[in-house]
Amino acid sequence: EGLHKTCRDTSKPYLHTKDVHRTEVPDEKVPWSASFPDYKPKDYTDPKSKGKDWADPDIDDSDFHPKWNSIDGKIDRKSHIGEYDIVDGRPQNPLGRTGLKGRGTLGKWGPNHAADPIVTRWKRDDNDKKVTSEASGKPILQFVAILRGDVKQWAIPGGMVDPGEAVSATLRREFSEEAANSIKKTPEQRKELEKSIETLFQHGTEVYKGYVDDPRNTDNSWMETVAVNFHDENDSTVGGLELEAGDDASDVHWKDIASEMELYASHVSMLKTVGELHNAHW
Ligand code: RP5
Ligand code: MG
Ligand code: MG
Repeated sequence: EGLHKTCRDTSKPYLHTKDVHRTEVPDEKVPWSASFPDYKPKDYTDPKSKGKDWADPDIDDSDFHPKWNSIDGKIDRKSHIGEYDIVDGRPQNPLGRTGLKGRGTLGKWGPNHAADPIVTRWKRDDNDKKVTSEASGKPILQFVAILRGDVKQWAIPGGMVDPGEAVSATLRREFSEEAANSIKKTPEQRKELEKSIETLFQHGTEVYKGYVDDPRNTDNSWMETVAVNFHDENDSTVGGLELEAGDDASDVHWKDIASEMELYASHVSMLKTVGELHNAHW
């Protein structure tokens, strides 16, 4: 999992703000075990998120009694990477300092669980022949990428696991919403879509489970995900699927997988594993 970087970026203000800046955290000061007496980061919780049904109350709200490191009613407050510490009443980011305290724009204190569907196929030419990279001599894999509306970066069409929702359902739902615009379809079209996505999503391979170096992370709130690869070897299941960006995605396309790709958060490392899995060009 290494050192988080994206969530220490001080080059721009925190998401959706003009004047919330992270404190600079040098690499060697990231671990909580490193002494950093001058560390006094800003405490920021997006005011627009307060009172929303997807958001936790303020940490010091007297009616808020979260069960840390547990399944708390319908909310999963367990981390994929083990027990996290509670310091001064707040969950502490297991990867270390981020330069910002509070809940930021995330919904939950502690881990925020997402699921990332990585849908892949082989790149093919007009004669349906697999296209090989000249550099590596290996076939080129493509995945369904969406352009995130919030930060305008290409990403896996992932999303948050709803309270009580099974990860397998989140994977299908988020792919349908963001890459096939299921929300705007008629009930009949949606049924059709659900059928083909169900076929495609029958056999998945988990490629990652753990922390995500997401730009929204803070010292007290962070993203975690389960990334699952659904591969269409013969272009038989996704071939007929029409991609259409929806919900918080503003564009969608098949993107060639390669090491020089630039993607949101730590998505590149998840795709590297997918490339290795299929012995594809990287
Ligand atoms: C990332 O944010 C996860 O890997 C996932 O792709 C995404 C979930 O958040 P939203 O897309 O719901 O904002 O950390
Ligand atoms: Mg979504
Ligand atoms: Mg999303």
